Parts: sequence; structure tokens; C-alpha cells
Amino acid sequence: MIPTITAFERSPDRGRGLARDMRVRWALEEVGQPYDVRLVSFGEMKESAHRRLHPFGQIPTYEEGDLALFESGAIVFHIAERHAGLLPEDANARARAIAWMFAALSTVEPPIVDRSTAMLLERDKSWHEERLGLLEDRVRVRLGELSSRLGRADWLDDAFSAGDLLMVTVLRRLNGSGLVEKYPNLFAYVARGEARPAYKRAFDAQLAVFTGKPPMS
Ligand code: GTB
Repeated sequence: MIPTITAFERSPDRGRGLARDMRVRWALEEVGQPYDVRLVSFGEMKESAHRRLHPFGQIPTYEEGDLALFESGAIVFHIAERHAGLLPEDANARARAIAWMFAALSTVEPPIVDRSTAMLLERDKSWHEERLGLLEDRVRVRLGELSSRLGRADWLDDAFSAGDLLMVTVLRRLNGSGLVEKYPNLFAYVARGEARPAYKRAFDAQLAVFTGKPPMS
């Protein structure tokens, strides 16, 4: 059965792959699962038909037969559980990969989202610069810790996993900030993720929504 996901009809990131449908698309591409996309406007996301799928009126959602899911992490986990390629077979390695999924979403992403929100909504406030400094310090702490753990490895725990997929998408939200560049191993890690053929296919597909041109095959 071909699943259907939802994505922004007009993404505010202008196709830079920063919205959270990107991680779901990437996961589906990694496992070779074709998918359909239903584009929704900001208005439609808040209507009851969409809220039946997503209680908070957001994207992405995932529908597959009788199953409807929201939360990008839960969706990526579902895809990783149903298909080979995103979680190791070995039970302990699998548990560690899942720990990295949680780390990406609940330890590394929050300070990054706080920074993005400050950049988006608080630029006109008299206290913006001071607060931004504090928020960026918090981001730097996490990046430093992540960089130390990654060291010279290609991926967070041996082979590429759903943990890396989520972590790379989280770190990409710092594009243009200059923060990741200060940690050459993290910068290379993000580039390694972006170089994966599945990432490129997912990126091109979401960009095509913005440009209105079909992805190059
Ligand atoms: N925790 C949920 C998940 O992981 O799925 C969060 C979902 C979420 O934040 N969805 C956003 C949304 O629907 C889109 S991704 N927002 C509309 C709303 O809340 O009304 C967040 C996002 C949006 C835009 C950019 N950007 O322009 O760069 C980046 C990320």
C-alpha cells in the first residue's frame, strides 16, 4: 500500500528542505518505499478534516490504510520498523539507534528551534540580540557535546541509521547561522547525510513543490 504524507503547499523555507516533511520523505526514500504527497495550505491545516489526522493542525502526517500518524519522529520510527535499512538488526545496536532518534528530537532540536523562533518572531524586540546570544550559547553547548561524541566517525553509532537521519535534519535547521561550521566534524557529518542518494531524491521532490518543476530524474 502506498502511504500518503502531507507537506506545505507553500513552504516558508522556499524549498530548502527545512520543514519536517523532509525527514519523512528522506526515510521513505532510504527504504525504497514510494509515497504520495497531499499538499495543504496553512488554512487547511487548521480545518477539522486535517485536525482529525493531526491534533495540532500541522504537517507532516502519514496515512497508510487504516493507520494515520502525526509527529515526524513517530512517522520515521514507523517506517524504520516496517522496512529494512534504517535500524540495525542487532537488538542492542537498534536500541542505541533509537536513543539517537530521541536525542535528535528531544535534546538537540529544542535549543535549535528556540533559536529559529527567535530569528523569525522576535527580531523587532529590544532584547532580541541579548536573548539570541543566550540561545546560541545553548546551541553551542549541544553542538560541542555532539561533536565530541561523533569524533572521527562517519555516523553516530557505526552504520547510518534513523538516528543519523533525524540528527542531520535537525542540524540543517542551523544552515546559514555559521554555528555548525565551527565544528568541522559535524559540518562534514551533515554534508555526508546530504550526499546520500535518498536524501537528494527527497530534497529534489520537496523543492519541486516550490519551483513547480518536476524533479530531475
Ligand atoms: N513535533 C512536530 C513534528 O516533528 O512533526 C512538529 C511539526 C511542525 O512543527 N510542523 C510545522 C507546521 O506544520 C512545519 S515543520 N507548522 C504550521 C503550524 O504550526 O501552523 C516546521 C518548520 C516550518 C518552517 C520552516 N522554515 O520555513 O524554514 C522550518 C521548519
